[in-house]
Amino acid sequence: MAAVSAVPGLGLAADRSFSPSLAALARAKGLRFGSAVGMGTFNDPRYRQVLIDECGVLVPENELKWYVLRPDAKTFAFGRADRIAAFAKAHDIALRGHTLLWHHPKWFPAWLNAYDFGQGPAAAKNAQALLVDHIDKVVAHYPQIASWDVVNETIDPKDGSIRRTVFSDAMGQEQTLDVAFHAARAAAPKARLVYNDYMGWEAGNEAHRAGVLKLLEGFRKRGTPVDALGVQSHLGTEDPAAPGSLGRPQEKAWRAFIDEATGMGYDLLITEFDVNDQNLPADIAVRDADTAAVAKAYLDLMLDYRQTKEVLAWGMVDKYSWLQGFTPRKDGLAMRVTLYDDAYRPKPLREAVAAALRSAPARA
Ligand code: 9MR
Repeated sequence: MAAVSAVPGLGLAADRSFSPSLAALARAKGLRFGSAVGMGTFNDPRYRQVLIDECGVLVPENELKWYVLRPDAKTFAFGRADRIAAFAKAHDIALRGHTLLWHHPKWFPAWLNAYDFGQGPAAAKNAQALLVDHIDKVVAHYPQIASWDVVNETIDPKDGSIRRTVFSDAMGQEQTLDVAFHAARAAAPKARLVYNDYMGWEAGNEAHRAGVLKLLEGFRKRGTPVDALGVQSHLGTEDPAAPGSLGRPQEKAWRAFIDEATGMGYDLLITEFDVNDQNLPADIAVRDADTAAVAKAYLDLMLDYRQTKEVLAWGMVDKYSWLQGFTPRKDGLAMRVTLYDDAYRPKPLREAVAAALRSAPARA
């Protein structure tokens, strides 16, 4: 069914078929569908319209990260995230929080990596004070956020170990993560608290998956308040001309991984869905069909678990995807990794998501 744009004067194509929206399809199954939005996309009114049309939940792509929010140890720069939060509220769209602690020195602001917490027990105390103060203030600033990526990507995919940072050097690795989750629970007692990471179903992720399971087990043993595993779901695709190349799904091992996580009582969220087409042939129809097929198989598997509560795309329009710069195609063609093309037309990938939501079992 056609729907007419609610943004006056933009002349959006009237043949865009977003009715029923992905948000509505998800809602009918007790799920939520949404997307990331960053400052670049947020300033594009056509992109905002796609968010309004399709999304039941938004997540700031970068605006809640320490390197954006914290120019120094005393200051909080909430301005950019506030704009996204106000937009979500104005359109009655929920907001997720990403992330209170991306526990990887690469994504810490320089001042934090250089921070001197002192020596001995005082160091642990000072580090804890800075981390807890951050979490308290950020969580309190966004009472509308009911789902937080408390810790992001702290497992080293190479060997499954927990990364070291200035915080963990002062407090200990597990202790740092526990402090973050306990602080988040205290600041938002009713929020869903998530450990978010990118271990995927493709070959090559074995050590990463094992490390994440070990981490999740540790949380349970220590009584750390973690409600869900955020499965980022940056999917890969193979070149069908080269079977066995990077990106082949390991469905059995993946199910075993998800079974272990849900067996420990964790809910699941698909937090950053997109489908990388760097290894697919140039032909657009082939690429779109392949990415849609991978997406449908993956989402069917994941949505079959009643524990999966939310599906968020990591952006809605191809040209804005982080993948354009991260894994550019060798032939120089623009990647087609999200649900909408650069003319804001829905692609087969959008239809794959819609079909998966339609066939998902309902959940409470
Ligand atoms: O898409 C994000 C990109 O704009 C940023 O430059 C990058 C570094 O902050 O982070 C990207 O988002 C990442 C997310 O925060 C965590 N999981 C992987 C995402 C893609 O790299």
